[in-house]
Amino acid sequence: MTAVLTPEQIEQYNTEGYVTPVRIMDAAEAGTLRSKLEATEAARGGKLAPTERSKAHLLFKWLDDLIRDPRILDPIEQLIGPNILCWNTLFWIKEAQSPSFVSWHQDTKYWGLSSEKVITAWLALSPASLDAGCMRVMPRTHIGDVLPHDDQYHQDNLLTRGQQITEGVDDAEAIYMPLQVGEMSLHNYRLAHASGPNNTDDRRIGVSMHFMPTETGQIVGNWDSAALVRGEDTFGNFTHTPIPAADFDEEAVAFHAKAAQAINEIVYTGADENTAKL
Ligand SMILES: O=C(O)CCC(=O)C(=O)O
Repeated sequence: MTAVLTPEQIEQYNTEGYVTPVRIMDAAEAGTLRSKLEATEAARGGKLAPTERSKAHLLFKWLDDLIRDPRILDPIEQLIGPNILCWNTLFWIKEAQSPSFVSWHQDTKYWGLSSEKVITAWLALSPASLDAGCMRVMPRTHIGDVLPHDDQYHQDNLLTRGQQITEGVDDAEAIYMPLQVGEMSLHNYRLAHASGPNNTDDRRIGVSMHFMPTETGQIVGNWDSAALVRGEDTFGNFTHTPIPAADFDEEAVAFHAKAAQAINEIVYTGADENTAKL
């Protein structure tokens, strides 16, 4: 099964800023990935350390495999071309019946990346229904100026600084992106997006993967890293992340510490407070 976007889907991505759902794998295969994640959580006493949520492909071998999987990269290549870096990978976990939410925001404001072509691929490892707090997006906000944001640091907000758009979004016009297990949504990182609480009895677990063309630069941080997942990188703007030989491979874990710290500093640039949820 390789997902190939239709011309209509490509057109929709370019004009509206998102395309969804794209089936990547069946529910059983996604369930296996969930089990691997949950086995690590169990070994940690129930949840990952906050720093393990980010640049997670350096810690989880199966996630490094996933960002190189043709089923994911083929549609990404259709949108941004053949030379592809994966900047970050992040787990988005809302416990069953939890108030966790994500406020309206645009990632382009915080990531220090020079390109307008960065794509977030969000793969559902458990049901991401409306009730479970799936993502919603504000179509076409990927075009034009970035909207004004402020930092609200709410304890239930999964975002680092509780960053929130202060004008320019309207919930009445939002498009919800429910996903079944094994499906993925794609959105431009300039697109305003948000999500609500999980009112179901299952955990809502997603993993996001952030892909960009190799010409992208880091314009906020002095040093940053990314995985070269397809093609060649003639620009050299990012140090390439090592491929872990196994989960929690020693070399990759050491690299992760530096890489996660670098992202942390970039994302909190200009913030009053670094709460390091990352
Ligand atoms: O998982 C969510 O609800 C939000 C995810 C998100 O903000 C992102 O992938 O950029």
